[in-house]
Amino acid sequence: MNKYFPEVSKVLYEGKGSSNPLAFRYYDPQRVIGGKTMEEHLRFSMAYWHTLCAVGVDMFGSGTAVRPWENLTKPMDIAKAKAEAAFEFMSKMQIPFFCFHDVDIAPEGETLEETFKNLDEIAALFKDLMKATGIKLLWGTTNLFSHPRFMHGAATSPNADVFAYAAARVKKTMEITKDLGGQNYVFWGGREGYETLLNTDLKLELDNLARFLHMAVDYAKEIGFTGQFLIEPKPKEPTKHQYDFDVATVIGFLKTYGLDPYFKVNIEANHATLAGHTFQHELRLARVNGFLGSVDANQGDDLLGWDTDQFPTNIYTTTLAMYEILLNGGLAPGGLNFDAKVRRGSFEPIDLFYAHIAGMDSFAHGLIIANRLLESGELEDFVAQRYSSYKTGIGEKIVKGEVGFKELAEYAMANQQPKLTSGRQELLETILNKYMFAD
Ligand code: XUL
Ligand code: CO
Repeated sequence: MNKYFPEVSKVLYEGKGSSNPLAFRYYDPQRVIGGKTMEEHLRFSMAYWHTLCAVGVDMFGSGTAVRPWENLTKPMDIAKAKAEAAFEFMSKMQIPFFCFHDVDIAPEGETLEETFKNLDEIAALFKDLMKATGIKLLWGTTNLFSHPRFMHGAATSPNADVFAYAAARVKKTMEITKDLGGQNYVFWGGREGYETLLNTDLKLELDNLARFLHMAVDYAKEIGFTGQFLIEPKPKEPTKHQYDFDVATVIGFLKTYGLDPYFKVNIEANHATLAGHTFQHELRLARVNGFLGSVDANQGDDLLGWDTDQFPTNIYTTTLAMYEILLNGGLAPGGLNFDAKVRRGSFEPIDLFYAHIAGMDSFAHGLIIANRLLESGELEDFVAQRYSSYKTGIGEKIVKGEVGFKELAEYAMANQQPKLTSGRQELLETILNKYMFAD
């Protein structure tokens, strides 16, 4: 497997002192941290659409990327070359998982039958490549947003024929995902939302989205697909308002429609920031409610208000993300999928390696720091102390449900003004910095 990226051999761990740009400085797959190897903690995954399909197109210009298969012309030849290149890339990068949308892996045909035939052919090739390399499928998903037929949505389209068409596509991708041993299946509602309420039956659209997801759950049971279903929240882009706005909205939706036993969330860092939250906020909210399933690892740009899908390099962010993931007991069967693309100016094939090394090292470094922080207990102890009034006396009675407004009013009248303590934010930020820069 040295056909598409001959300039790079296997990327290995060389330690933080290394100045080799094609080596890991922190990601040491077999290093044990807190009882698990880094590989087991991090469960890195390559996003097929960005790494194999994105070519650097933006609103103002055509693609810039140089890719090893660009001289091929027949769509199925290109699809096969991309599949082989993907597995060469992941093997060289030591990436154990990948994720795809149906349209990433095979060209759409004139008819659904032809589209499905193309998918089956590439899925069979994937099966061989997966067997040869040991690389696994983290999740599959269906692209229900790029083609013009989905301009008004898929499960939330006003047109029932589009709803049916979308179901046929999801059914097929779910079958392929099952066949390839996929560990999860993702629903990201790219166009499940609205542009204006003037033309929208919001109630019917939400009911239909729930109907669609219930059908997916039923079909999974029917075919014996046991992977975890995930919803990926995003507040906007491409639609002005998306129904899966953020984690809180998704949890409310799932509970309203009785879907909560079957779904968890796939949290993307840049989607969190688009929703006006930090990545850690979304991870925390999902974690404490039992919905943290998987992560799309990327980052946005502080100065840009859209989904830039950059490779994650901010170690404060990766540390606080790994802090939540460790407290979650890990992500499995989910993982850390690099839903990230190289910048338009990073057009050479080798930039794909530099980008993934940057992301993997940033998360590995974050894992090391987060584990140290947790082992020290400094933050946990502070938080426990801050809420200690709920452990005894009136606080304990509140938590146990032993008092109501009447008893609380009596208590308040019998007591002096509450005595408050400092939140110590700056001290805590200094403690975080102490662990950040300990190595
Ligand atoms: C879009 C996005 C998608 C999903 C899968 O913002 O994140 O690529 O991850 O459809
Ligand atoms: Co994503």
